[in-house]
Amino acid sequence: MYAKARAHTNIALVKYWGKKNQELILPYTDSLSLTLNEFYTTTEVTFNAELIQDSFLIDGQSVDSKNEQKLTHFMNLVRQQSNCSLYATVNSENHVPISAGLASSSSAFAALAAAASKAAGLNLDQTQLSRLARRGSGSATRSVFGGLVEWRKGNDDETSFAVPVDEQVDFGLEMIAILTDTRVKKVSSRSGMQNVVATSPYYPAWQQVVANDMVAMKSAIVKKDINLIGQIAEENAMRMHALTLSAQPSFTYFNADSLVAMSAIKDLRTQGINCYYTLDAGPNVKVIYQHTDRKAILDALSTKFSKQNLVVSLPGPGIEYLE
Ligand code: 2P0
Repeated sequence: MYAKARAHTNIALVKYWGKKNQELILPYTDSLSLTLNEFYTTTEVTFNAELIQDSFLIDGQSVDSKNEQKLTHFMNLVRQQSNCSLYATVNSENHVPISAGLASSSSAFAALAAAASKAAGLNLDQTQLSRLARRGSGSATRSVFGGLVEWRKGNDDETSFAVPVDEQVDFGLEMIAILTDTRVKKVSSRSGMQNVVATSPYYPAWQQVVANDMVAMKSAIVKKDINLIGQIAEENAMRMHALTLSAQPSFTYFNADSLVAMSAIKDLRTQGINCYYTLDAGPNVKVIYQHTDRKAILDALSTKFSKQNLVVSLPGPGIEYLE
């Protein structure tokens, strides 16, 4: 009972920020992301009658108790679905260019959902797989598919899953990740979201922002209009980060270099180079642009950031079964 699967990370262009159901991970809003080819997780799962508990190895290291609990909870869901009572060894490797900078729960739980469900004998279709990945981490719902992907919030476990919007992405959309700090963040997404939903007076406005941005973003994708995609994504990201500043207690994921990067992108725009930025629950900045502008953007950014902290990524694929 063995399987091996790979999933790539995704970066949201219209962000998910807040759960209406913590246990099922049902979001308050839809979201839309780009799966990246550069960053991925490969996971092997082996169910074995001789084990007395699950064992997890991530990048060759055992996991801390908080992550162990999260992973065991997820494996219990797989056991329930498959009527399998065996424990498993899980061996996971994150392929990121520099240490932990962009390792993300999106690729981790999508790869685990695929490998564990296949090893347990479940033959899930992509919708079922997306629903299962969602139970591990919200953003993992979208990593089941490649390219541009929409997570429809739904209203229960059956109706909340991702669908592909454009799996090919043949119009030159690229991202540069500007790595400004690769340490583990102080406020986890999970607790940051809970704090925001409970305390930000702007949360109702955010839900309306996302509803509007989803319509505008899907229309921009149909038109293959990278400038419009970038504009909507940048504005959406800033409005998400405004939620953290308006929470009680307030917090921010930005660091000083995040501000330097955002300012550099705006300067490039005033020089006529169309590029836009987005940030997730951390200080690293991702630049959205058309591939013909890659060199000009890299040249400008490398005056402020070291070249090894500028990582170019193209659109990437969905789940791949390796064995
Ligand atoms: C997103 N982020 O849409 C948003 C935007 C970060 C900023 O989803 O609690 O690891 O496991 O569902 O998915 C990161 O949070 O949180 C995230 P959980 P997750 O990509």
